[in-house]
Amino acid sequence: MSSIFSKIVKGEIPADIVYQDDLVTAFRDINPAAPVHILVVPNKEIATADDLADEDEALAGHLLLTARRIAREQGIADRGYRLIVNCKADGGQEVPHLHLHLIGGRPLGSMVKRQA
Ligand code: DGP
Repeated sequence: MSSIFSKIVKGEIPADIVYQDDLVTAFRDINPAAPVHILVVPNKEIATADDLADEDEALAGHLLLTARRIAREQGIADRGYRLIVNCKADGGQEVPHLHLHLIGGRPLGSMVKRQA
């Protein structure tokens, strides 16, 4: 079955796409956590970061460099931003299609809520 992000990659469901090439697609998160919240996904369906294979090394690097370039284009690179990859249940991953969150445009605070 095709993931919801695969459908976005193929243009089968709408999304605010900010960048696309042969390997990756970047689009605005439907439920943004900050003024800039963009998801960068591989066009091919890889369920989680744990499912990356050795042959995906160039693709994984391209995801990261694409996020860096978009951060510059969005004007958040100088002040900084956060890149997040949630993986599986304990990582808080909801959509089973690998994605890099690019989040910025406001101070984001500490990385992970500490338990009391
Ligand atoms: P994660 O928890 O890491 O799997 O994050 C999934 C993100 O995907 C979440 O921030 C909301 C976003 N999202 C889910 N469905 C859609 C959708 O149909 N369109 C867009 N643009 N974003 C979506």
